[in-house]
Amino acid sequence: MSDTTLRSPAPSGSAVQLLEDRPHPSIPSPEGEGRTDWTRGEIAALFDLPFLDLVLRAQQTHRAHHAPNQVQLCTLLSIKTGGCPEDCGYCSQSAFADSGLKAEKLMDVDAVLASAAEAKAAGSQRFCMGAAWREPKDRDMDAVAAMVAGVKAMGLETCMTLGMLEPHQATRLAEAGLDYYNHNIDTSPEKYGDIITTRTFQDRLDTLEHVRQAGINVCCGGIVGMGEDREDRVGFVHALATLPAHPESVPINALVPVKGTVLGDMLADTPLAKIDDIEFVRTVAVARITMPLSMVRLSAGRESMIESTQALCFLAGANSIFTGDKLLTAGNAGSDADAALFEKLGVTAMTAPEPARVAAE
Ligand code: SAM
Ligand code: DTB
Ligand code: SF4
Repeated sequence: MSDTTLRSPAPSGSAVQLLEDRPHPSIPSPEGEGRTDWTRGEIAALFDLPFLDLVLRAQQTHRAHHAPNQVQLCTLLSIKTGGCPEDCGYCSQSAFADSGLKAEKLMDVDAVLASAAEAKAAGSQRFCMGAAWREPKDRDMDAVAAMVAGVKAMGLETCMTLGMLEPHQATRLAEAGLDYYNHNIDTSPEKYGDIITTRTFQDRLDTLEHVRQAGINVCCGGIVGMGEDREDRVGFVHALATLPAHPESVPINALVPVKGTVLGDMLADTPLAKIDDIEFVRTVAVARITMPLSMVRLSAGRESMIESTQALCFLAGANSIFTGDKLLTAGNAGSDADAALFEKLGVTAMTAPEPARVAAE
């Protein structure tokens, strides 16, 4: 990775102080600190704004709370790949998919820690470990707790996504030092049953509640481009923005259409095969406006996104990405491409504290 990505923000007092890379609370955020009583009508009205007005408003909200030219770098690792009993229509790891993926056992703790050390050396701030499970078995908890503790001891933020959690499992992860748990609602409550039938939207909400109760930060978002319509995207953002508390991280994935998955095969060679770039940016902007303090992560799908679309996503308030050339099983943009993009944009790897951290201190 080029060292320009790690360049420090402009020194205060310099001629470019106006552009200094820190949040500007003096800029009034049109949305304040974040409401959880958004109506669907209000969210639909945001989606309907002229694009330039929408992006400006998202950028104003963004600058009030976040360093405007910094983007957080996160690295993903699949610690248990494939053979998942759930039937998520987008996922290469579902046992129902014919994606050619070989099911593997849970990785050894040492191998996970070696991978985390590489991620740290490459400049990553957060290490996210994902398992293709419906839920972890209690007998796996010692190993995943050791992974959390080991990664945390390296000075990385820790995130896990292991499927549904019982309260005692969430507590165990919290005690091991887990910073974030990723568990996506994926789409609107109405669309959910078309995508996944082996668990319900309410199951997802229950796990999110267990994670909150354990004192772990919540990472929750979903996927755009699964053949849903605008009303579903409205319902998706509405469901997130009206949770009892906003998720501290909101990943917005663009569907990676994998051959052999229900959605990959169904959408292939149709006009719905790829989400319209402008509609994707609109979704990012509406997430930023409705959840002002959250980290909004431009997640899966960047590999097939041109630079200018990614730049528009940053302008619309996305401030976190996955680095490296692999997500869990799918390809990712890669560190060289990211370093080149950051250099062109004058964007640097995040050093500013996240709002969730500021609130906790
Ligand atoms: N099994 C766990 C679970 O589902 O909660 C964790 C792993 S799962 C792969 C994490 C998230 O990745 C999913 O909720 C989904 O939003 C996203 N994802 C999976 N496959 C994807 C794809 N092909 N394109 C975009 N996002 C995807
Ligand atoms: C999330 O919302 N996106 C990441 C993370 N949470 C775990 C996963 C994306 C997976 C993309 C498909 C794959 O690599 O298999
Ligand atoms: Fe399993 Fe998670 Fe993939 Fe669904 S998204 S099939 S739960 S690994």
